[in-house]
Amino acid sequence: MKIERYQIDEHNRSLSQGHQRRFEFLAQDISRAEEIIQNLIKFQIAIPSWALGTGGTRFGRFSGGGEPRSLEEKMEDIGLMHQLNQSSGAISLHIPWDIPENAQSVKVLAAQYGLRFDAMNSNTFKDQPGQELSYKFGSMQHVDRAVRKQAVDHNIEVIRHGIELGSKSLTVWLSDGSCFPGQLNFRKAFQNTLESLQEVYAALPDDWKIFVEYKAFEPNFYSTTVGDWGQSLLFTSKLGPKAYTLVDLGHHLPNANIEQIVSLLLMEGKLGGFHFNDSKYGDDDLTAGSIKPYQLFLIFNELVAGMDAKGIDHATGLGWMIDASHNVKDPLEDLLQSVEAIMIAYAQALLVDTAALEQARQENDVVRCQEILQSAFRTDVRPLVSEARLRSNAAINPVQLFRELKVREKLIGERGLKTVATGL
Ligand SMILES: [Mn+2]
Repeated sequence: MKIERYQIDEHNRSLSQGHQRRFEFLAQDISRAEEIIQNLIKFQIAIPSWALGTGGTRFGRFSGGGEPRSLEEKMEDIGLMHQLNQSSGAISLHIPWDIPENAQSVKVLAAQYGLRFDAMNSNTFKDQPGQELSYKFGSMQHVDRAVRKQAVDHNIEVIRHGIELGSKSLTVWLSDGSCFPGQLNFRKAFQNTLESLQEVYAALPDDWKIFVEYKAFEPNFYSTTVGDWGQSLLFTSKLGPKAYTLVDLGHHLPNANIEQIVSLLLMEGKLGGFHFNDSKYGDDDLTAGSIKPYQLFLIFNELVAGMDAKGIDHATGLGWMIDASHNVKDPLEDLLQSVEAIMIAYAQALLVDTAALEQARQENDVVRCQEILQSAFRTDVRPLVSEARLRSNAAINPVQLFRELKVREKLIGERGLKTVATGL
């Protein structure tokens, strides 16, 4: 399906009076409103190809209908999203779920939707049909050199697909680890993983980055070989300047201070990418900002401060991606909500009076520090985010327009009710 420009204009006209009133009221109190809007317009968040179908759990999956059946249809979905918010102009592919049969035509299609290819994702956490050796006991950490080589070769193949599409980075998330004490020699597992990553690193083009993503637990429940930011940083430091740590919000132990992790990784020049989601308990993969919006703001506050300290461009310096997948919402509505939550947290972080905060810190004025942060967090910045969309020819309210246009119903009409997206 296609959304026509006049449909977006009509929607914006119907909401424009209320929007203008709220925007002008807010802008009166914000001296840097124009600068923040320009930042918001530039900021783009990549959508992972696996988030476009209904996620599942090990207990079941409840398909919502009209799911994309191919890479082309996944790009169509992200193209629709991008038309609605003009903030999701990138797609992150997963191999082997999204192997492009004809890279050239896929590139042409992406350009039509205004999408670029963000990080490529490899998969050695499950066995694929016809795969020679099993990853049951790990991939890059495996005791058998042949299994490690298979995992390395797969990652190099993913890089090859990425080069064809114009991607510039590879994200490696390993489920490697152990489920029981004694199962694994931790030092050998680390060394094997390092050697395997070094072989992948050697195949990276000069202008590429490799992101090493960590995760505390699951599917392994006793140890994970890249289990936390320290272990990831150890790998990426040993690998070299093209290697960076990737932070996924759901991959920490409960109550970890993620904003502090982000701050130090940025200081060391080793934060490469970010996966947004939210959780109450573990790696719940819920909509960004749906459970802990204050934490999301505090993280963005450190991201903005850390990027500014190093002169890193907010929009292009790091890889921004949503990584969520769950059971109960329409995936496209959910992604629109996630992007909105990310833009809100980013806008709030841009509102922080950093000079005053630094002054208060110097004076050990703890109360003032809290006042400054919470004053930004408690500002309703939604009119700023809507204004940025309006100026980009996107919808003032993307979720509302998605429903008004009956996007899902039309996708079901085109694709059928019983479609299942490739992926999770
Ligand atoms: Mn992730």
